[in-house]
Amino acid sequence: MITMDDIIREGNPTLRAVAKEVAFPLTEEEIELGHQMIEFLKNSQDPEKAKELHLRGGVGLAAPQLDISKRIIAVHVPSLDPEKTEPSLSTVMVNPKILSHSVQEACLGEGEGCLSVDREVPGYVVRAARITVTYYDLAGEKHKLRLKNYEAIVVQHEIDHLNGIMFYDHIDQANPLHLKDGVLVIE
Ligand code: N9Y
Ligand code: NI
Repeated sequence: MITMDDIIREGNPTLRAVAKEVAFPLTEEEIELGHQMIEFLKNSQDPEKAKELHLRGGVGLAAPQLDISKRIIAVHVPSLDPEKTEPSLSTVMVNPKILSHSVQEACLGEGEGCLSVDREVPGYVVRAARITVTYYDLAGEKHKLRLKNYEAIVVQHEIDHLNGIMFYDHIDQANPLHLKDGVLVIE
């Protein structure tokens, strides 16, 4: 089981490395890793389990955060509608690739954090509002997915980890809370 002790923190060079593409067929170990990553996210969002395991709630996780420099990410985004039990997006993506992105930009009104960053970093993290992403699932099937708003932001944050990019790299150093006109703010 993955816990916070498995997650490396800023300063570890793996977070700044470009992760390696994964070859198919996946190894048993890579498939197990994918399952464990989703399990971690689910546990982290379950109030009881998060408490007993001391997990910080997360919606995404990238293999490099586990000190594994491979292009594997997991996202588990709960539905905003509390009536719905199915998450709005829950998947492991192997070798994800952004095929195209909107000109329209967006950011989270709250800014971003990261499970590998144990401090608050204020500032808007401006990203594409919509992306089209291709990826392989754990069965080796290829998928093409269009994502917008929050889901698009989460997947971009995770793909950044595969390229050694941290969320604060996108924050305007001189003026962290300045927002250009036309940037969609997701609340
Ligand atoms: C985990 C990050 C990924 C998200 C940050 C912004 C977009 C993707 C993460 C630190 C603490 C909060 C937590 C979070 C959350 C949100 C909604 C519902 C439930 C992956 N990471 N967080 N960042 N939690 N939980 O670093 O999930 O947003 O690379
Ligand atoms: Ni992160």
